[in-house]
Amino acid sequence: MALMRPLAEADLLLVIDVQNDFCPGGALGVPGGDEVVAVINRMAPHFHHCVVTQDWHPADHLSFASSHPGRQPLETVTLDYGEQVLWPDHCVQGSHGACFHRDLDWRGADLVLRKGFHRAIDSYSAFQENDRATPTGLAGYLRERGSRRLFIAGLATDFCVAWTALDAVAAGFDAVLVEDACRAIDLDGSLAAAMGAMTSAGVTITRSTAVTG
Ligand code: VGL
Ligand code: ZN
Repeated sequence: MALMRPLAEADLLLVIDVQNDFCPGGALGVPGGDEVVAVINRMAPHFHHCVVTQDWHPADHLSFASSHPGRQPLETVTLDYGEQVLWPDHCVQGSHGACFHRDLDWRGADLVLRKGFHRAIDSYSAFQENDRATPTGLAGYLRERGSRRLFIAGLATDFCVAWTALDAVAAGFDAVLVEDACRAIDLDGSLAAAMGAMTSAGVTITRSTAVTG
């Protein structure tokens, strides 16, 4: 695989939702989710810039099955903007589950971007909420600061990572998915669908050794 070094000022590492609730033992534990930590920590020093995101829900968030009496996690409901998967309560603002994995080295991050804090709108993507209309401000931040190529890692490949990568391309950035620095939930073929959508959209798929050598 072609080495993607040397990384330039315009290259940025975008780390999605490496939080306790998405790691094994967490409320929405992704299989092997904690394994991305070491890979991300190895890549981070190669970048001039890094942004980390944090899923950050109020306790009564409408993406929680508990907010819909009689409904179970992984069922879908119709919210104002359309279909929404229901999840177990996770990443509640200020909770231990919402904290980054304790070994994730995010000290060098330029920005911690929180998302999903509007009660009635989920936000998988770091760019845009699930109503596909409410921006998080990340595109403007990255443009103003001269970022052009985003290396994307974290959890989960088939939800927040994929939606972020697709929106990155739509916003005019080059998106590079670092496959071994991500893990998937894989709900009803969602991983294959997400990989197909990212490839079709022009997201480059690579491995962390393309960065670290
Ligand atoms: C995520 C489901 C619900 C993710 C966040 O980070 O992929 N998935 N909230
Ligand atoms: Zn969430």
